[in-house]
Amino acid sequence: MDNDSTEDALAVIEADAQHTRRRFLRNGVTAVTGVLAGSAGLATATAQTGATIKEAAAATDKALTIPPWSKQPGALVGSRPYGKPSEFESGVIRHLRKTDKQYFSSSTRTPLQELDGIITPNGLFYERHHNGIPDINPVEHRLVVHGLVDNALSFTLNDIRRFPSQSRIYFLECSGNPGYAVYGKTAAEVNGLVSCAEWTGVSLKTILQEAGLKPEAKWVIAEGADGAGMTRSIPLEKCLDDAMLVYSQNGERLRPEQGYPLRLLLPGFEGNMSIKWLRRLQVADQPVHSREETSKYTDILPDGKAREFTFVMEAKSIITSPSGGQQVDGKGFHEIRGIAWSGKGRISKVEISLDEGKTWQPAQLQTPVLSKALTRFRFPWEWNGEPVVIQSRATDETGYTQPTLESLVAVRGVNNTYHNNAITPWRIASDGKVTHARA
Ligand SMILES: Nc1nc2c(c(=O)[nH]1)N[C@H]1C(S)=C(S)[C@@H](COP(=O)(O)O)O[C@H]1N2
Ligand SMILES: [Mo]
Repeated sequence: MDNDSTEDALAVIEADAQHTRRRFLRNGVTAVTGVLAGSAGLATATAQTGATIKEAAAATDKALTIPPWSKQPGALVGSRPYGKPSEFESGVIRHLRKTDKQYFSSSTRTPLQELDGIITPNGLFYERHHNGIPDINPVEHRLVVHGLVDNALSFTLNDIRRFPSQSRIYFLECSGNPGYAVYGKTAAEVNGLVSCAEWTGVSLKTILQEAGLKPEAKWVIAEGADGAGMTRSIPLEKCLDDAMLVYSQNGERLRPEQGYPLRLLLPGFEGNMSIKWLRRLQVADQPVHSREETSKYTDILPDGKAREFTFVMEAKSIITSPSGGQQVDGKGFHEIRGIAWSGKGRISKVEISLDEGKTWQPAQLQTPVLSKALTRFRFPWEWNGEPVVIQSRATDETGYTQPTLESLVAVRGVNNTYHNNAITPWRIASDGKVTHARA
């Protein structure tokens, strides 16, 4: 480190120490952090009282005792050929609703409240399957492109991988998010049918051009190879825009749960249309009105009519910390954290309300803010220990702002469970317990 950067580093440590000391004087729990921040922290500790310095010294002595794991070799190198999280993180798992009558058509939810950043680890990516998870041998798998094309084609996985590739970060969200869990206990229950990954594959446009589109082509019908034979109609415009045929997720091959060996990914569109275990793309001049676009995934309007084809997932956000089921440890500084996303593009603003939605203050957005990806937001907050309702609302680059549940219901009535992007308010009680404000 050269001198300049040393000074910079010390300035940062000093700033941290100042901050930590302020907290320490108030609630007496972070002495060790302050001391470990470096000598700068100790040198300026004179503002502390004798008693707190003694406590800090005792805590430091204890924390510096050599633990057993520092006195022996660790697990053998190579003993974990495929790495997994620490055993102490074994509680961080997908949330499975325990009341379903069967688990062939069901879902698991991402534990949003346990995660940081914007990328969902593959093992925690939400799942929605309509007839279980097929185990497909990639050598036997084929993708057929036929219908209104010049040449019907059948591709092996190797064929697909030979095309020019691309990697993009996008969220995926089920339009049934939150569905039954509007008043769920945790962030996972309320909004865990959303995840975000870096997807690698081929632009769908490239594959369609390889087959050659006939002038009458207007829709592409995608079909999965699972026992559900999941089928959806996709407007050709989307297929020629940012749609992808994906074979890898976060650097490794897709997991079976996410559609191994090949899935469709339609950025910003309802998750149902991103057909997994993709076996067929039939180019057509009209949609097929499949089960998934007639009896399911339609929006029941107040007059009882069903609206077909609500493709784009609108702007949404949720505070993940502090969130339902968590405990706020005492008054003082807490960083409110969460995620926001929009199927229409970039998030332009996230606001936080601490007064039942009367006033709103801007949160900081973690850059880079990516289009149709999760965006992490943060809001520094001092809790005075009194009961409070905290909530976030997102605005996207089109100017659209996430609505309250009341304003959604006023427009759509109460028959509809899909495409609910309402604000989630969390109540913090005076004992620090966090619950859904409406539950
Ligand atoms: N073949 C097939 N594709 C499918 C499904 C399915 O059951 N079978 N479920 C759909 C639904 S409803 C959603 S929300 C997403 C879920 O993708 P994920 O399980 O990778 O999160 O996949 C979609 N694609
Ligand atoms: Mo879904």
